[in-house]
Amino acid sequence: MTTTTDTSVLAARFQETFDAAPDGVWQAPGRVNLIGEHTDYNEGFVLPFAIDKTAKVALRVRDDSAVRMLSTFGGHGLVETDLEGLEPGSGEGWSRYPLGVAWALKERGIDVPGFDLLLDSDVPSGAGLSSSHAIECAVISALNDLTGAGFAAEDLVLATQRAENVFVGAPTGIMDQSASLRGAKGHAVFLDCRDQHVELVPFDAEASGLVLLVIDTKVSHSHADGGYASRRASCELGAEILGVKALRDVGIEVLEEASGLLDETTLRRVRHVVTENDRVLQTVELLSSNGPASIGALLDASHVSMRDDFEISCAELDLAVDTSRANGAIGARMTGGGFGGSAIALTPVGQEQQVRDAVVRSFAEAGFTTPDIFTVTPAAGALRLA
Ligand code: GAF
Repeated sequence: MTTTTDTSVLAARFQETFDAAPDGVWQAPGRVNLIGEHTDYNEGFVLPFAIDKTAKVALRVRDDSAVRMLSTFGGHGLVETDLEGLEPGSGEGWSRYPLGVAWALKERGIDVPGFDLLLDSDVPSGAGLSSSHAIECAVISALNDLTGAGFAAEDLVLATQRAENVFVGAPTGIMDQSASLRGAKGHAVFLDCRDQHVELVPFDAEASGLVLLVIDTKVSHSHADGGYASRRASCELGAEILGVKALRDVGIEVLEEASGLLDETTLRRVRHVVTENDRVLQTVELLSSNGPASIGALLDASHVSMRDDFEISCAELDLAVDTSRANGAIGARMTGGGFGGSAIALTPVGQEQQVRDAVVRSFAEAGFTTPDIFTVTPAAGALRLA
């Protein structure tokens, strides 16, 4: 998924494909997470931002329940199906995401009509940058507008989570869709996942002489696989044994006490979540008082915690992080759900090329696939383009 098509070109292509003009064009971004990993489903804190890579959909509602969908990046050709009798698990590849959110809106009592849809996206898929949520958030924004459902962002977040959890079968939290729907240019989204309270925190790396590099390791992952679910199950077990509603309720000072109650693996999983929540709060405070140049050590500590306690890193992610740090990055960590995907490296402008070259070289030496390395900046959340 690496196309970028102008709104008018996308609309013209829609007209050619479906022999009618779209009702509109919507876009929604992917995200990186600065810090706060696997804390969302523990009702904790996260600090992602919407990136300047987006999914765009041209969409037109129909007067029957048929669905026709095509993408600009190939794969699956024209997908034709029907919303009548749509069951979780239907669809293949990217087509599950539009169908999933249509299903979730129907479940909320919205009379969702059939639609024709043309999708374009430059969010790399399988890179841990939430390409699936970018599609879901663009489509749910379109359907929310065109059906007159008028749901607020908080409700769209929950409907999108239902689509992912039940329709697609990935037991994910609410971070990615919150960043995609509620992101703002120049800001990170400090989200309290218990009550969906959002505070926008300015994040201007450039003003501090820094860039945020994304290193896509090309190790593809899926949260519908077992690793994500087993981490979630460990967290739930930990919360149950400790007698709290969610790990959000475990303070860092209680960890020592907890050590006697939990088996060794559960203790390490719990320790990651509890310390990560604390790191998010510290990061927000430091960003506000001292700016991006002050958060490097917290990014590093987050990576170590994910590598050693939560055990969701992999050799490629560790190499990307270690090489970036050894070549001038002031902090680096894997971002997203883990088991592959991308790392981020907060890097002084003058060191950027050195970090890029060193990471590419180290991957070649290790026999890993050449990574994709690019910069991201905080961009706007989902919006209607036409
Ligand atoms: C994935 C999930 F979709 C998020 O909900 C979150 O749990 C993240 O992994 C880990 O922080 O992106």
